[in-house]
Amino acid sequence: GKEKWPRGDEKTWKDAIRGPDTDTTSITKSVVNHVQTSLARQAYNLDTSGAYQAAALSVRDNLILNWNDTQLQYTRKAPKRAYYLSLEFLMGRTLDNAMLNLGLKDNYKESVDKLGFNMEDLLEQERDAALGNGGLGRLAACYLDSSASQELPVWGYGLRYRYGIFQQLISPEGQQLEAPDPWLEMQNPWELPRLDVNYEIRFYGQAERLNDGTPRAHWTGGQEVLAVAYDVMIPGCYTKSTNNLRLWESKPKRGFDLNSFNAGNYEGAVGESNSAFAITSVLYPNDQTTFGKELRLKQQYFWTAASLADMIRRFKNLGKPITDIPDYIAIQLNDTHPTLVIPELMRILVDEEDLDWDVAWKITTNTVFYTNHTVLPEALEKWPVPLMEHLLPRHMQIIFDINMYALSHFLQTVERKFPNDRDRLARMSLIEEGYPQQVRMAHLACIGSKKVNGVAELHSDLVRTTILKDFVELEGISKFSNVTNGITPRRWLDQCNPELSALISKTLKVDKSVWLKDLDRLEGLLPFTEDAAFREEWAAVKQHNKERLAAHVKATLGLDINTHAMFDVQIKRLHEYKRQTLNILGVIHRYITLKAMSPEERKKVNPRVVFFAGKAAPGYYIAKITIRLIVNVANIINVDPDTKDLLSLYFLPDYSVSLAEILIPTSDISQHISTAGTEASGTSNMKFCLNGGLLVGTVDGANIEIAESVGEENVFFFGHLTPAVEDLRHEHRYHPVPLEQKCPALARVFEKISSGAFGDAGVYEPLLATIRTGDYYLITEDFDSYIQALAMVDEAYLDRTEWVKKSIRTTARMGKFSSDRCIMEYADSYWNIEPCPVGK
Ligand code: GFP
Ligand code: GFP
Repeated sequence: GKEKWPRGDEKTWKDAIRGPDTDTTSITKSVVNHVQTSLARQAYNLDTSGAYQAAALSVRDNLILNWNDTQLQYTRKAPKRAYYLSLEFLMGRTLDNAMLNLGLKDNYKESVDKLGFNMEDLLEQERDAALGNGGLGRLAACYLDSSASQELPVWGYGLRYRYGIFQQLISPEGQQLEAPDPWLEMQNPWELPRLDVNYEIRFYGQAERLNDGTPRAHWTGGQEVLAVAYDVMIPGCYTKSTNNLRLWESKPKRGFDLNSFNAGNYEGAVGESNSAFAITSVLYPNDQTTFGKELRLKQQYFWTAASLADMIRRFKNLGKPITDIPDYIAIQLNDTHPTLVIPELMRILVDEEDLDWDVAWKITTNTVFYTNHTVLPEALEKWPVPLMEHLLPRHMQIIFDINMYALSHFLQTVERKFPNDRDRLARMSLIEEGYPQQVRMAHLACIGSKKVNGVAELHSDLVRTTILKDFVELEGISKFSNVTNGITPRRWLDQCNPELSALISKTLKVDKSVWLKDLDRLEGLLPFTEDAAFREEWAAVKQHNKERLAAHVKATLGLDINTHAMFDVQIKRLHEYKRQTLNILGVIHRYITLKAMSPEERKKVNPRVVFFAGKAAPGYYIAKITIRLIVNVANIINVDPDTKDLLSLYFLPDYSVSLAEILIPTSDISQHISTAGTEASGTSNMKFCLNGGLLVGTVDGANIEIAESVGEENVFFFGHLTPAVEDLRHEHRYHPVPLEQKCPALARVFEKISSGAFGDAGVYEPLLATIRTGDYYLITEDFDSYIQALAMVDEAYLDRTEWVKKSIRTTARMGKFSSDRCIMEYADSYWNIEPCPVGK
């Protein structure tokens, strides 16, 4: 029979149930209450760090109440849900975002103020949750924000790394040093441990096929570890809807082997448990392909298996037939990292649910969706077959079976469509021949998914015409589409640029709760480009943001920044394809040019401050040399009396979401200058433009669509186009032309470096050599047009009125790039899910 609900006396329950704290008085009470109880401190005796903790716990209470209501609603209504699987979630800080989304920031500010603290100081206490490397992880965070804001039943699944991305230190000589990021050292108020939600995950062991006429096998033995859930609440903007990000932590199944210990073997007693803890101890740095491969594969399986077990348990609570899975679950693969979901789902359906192979395959391929984030060959995941066989013997069998099944299916279709085309089969196989053989994860993700997409129009075209071309020809174009990336305007405008947000609301006469969720409304700013008073206010906001950054840099690094200069910003992971090198070589070129000018000529030059920030993967030698060059050029030019007022340069260490939030609103221009065809989308380009910074870029990734939206006259494009890139590389390989001939301006820059002007020239030689010979990223091909583009920037900046108009128009036309638009595209055209608002 059904249990009576609630237990006991209903009125007693009702009277005791609390609501959210929304007015200043109850907020203050709740903050002080947390000081006294949760923090176990005397009421008056509080420092800033304690005040942050107490305020955070109070905000968290509000989130939890909304979260409870949302999850209950999902359980009751049982809508189809989408699960976003990402090995990275680059969340940044939570407190400010949570208060803003709850619409309670002013009240909390007032309350904290009365208690004698400054909200800005409290916000600075929080450590970034940096469980990601770059764009892919930050995109996942923006998509969670948009899903909750659109009231969609979407959960994220990831790993709770004990150490996020490393902290970057820069030595005075420009060397990048890496330190661990112990982000959990202080209490983390934003996660809820759910020790009761846990699953046993198996590794190694033996897989034996039953050979009883079914495809079933038994997988036994090996090591079992425990996956334990930690939940992170994801508040929607001005809605009760509060979604969940579930992060898994690894733990030994049995904490401690008491028998070994009693037998005098302490090492043995803890050895097993250490290896279990190791699985979720560190986030892998990007591009680190050779180190710790087995551990990385373990992470991938641990996470996909726990997440899938959780989804299936939830699905089974509905009491529906197992074949209904695709009607209730959509799984989005954020790149190939979670591809093991495909063989794992097959394993569950075939081995545990006893389904026919074809039925299982149909369920799987109607449930899974795959987003590709790069076409760079070195970033396409492959796993050695022997490693996979050792760690996941049953999954390796299943992958071979999928290949067989797929291949026999392919064979027939290929024979029909492309008679005698054996090469095609070898190209398409899930297994790449060689010593050892390797599993091609992108192929597995592709054939196991219902739909495949890239992240900007150009990139999706490249996916269709290069890496997955054969699959398009076989399966048809309709499976392969595009969702251009987006960003959340909550964090990337309202939170990071409160003055601009207020100016927009005032000008549009629309509350931000409206336009932040309907970003096309920004178009209403267009008529105001002709309003001189508005333009002045617009420019003043930028100026204040520059001063805010300057104060931050002064406080943290002790440096003085000229806030009356043009601010020119490039912030992103260090990578050759992103071409920070092109930028620093351009700075040196500018320096040489300024030095050669007469004092009279110099008076006509507009001052410029160049900012860089970004981390290089610890093993990425060439990228680290680029950092060294930047820092040493800065050391020289920032003190050169001839030029220092006209050109200065800063490498801001330890790039993070929080640093981006303070840098982005300051930019007059930002640089997105990848070799054409290499940057899949880029998302910081969108953040800068939304904040009224103009874009200097190549015709690549989302730059193209941004220009289509804001108008090409408001963008500074340069460089070769994607179709030219392969031919140019071929020329470099087979008909190299000496640098002096190819690009005299760049040759002068090289001479300057080689003369020792920026310290020991030998240090930079390996970097310069990559450009002199081979030049895979085509620096020499694009340098001249890059310098021209920067000259056009200088010229355009002379007419400040027109410049501000460009800035306003850019912001006004960025509506398309709200991640709300992206998430609705995924919901409608991919996942087939609908909003499930609370209380309706
Ligand atoms: C979720 C939440 C639980 C909540 C239930 C029912 O559980 O805290 O009690 O929904 O509202 F996590 P599962 O969907 O994971 O079962
Ligand atoms: C990758 C791509 C970017 C793209 C993001 C999000 O970024 O062009 O914008 O994914 O789709 F390279 P990283 O994670 O490699 O920084």
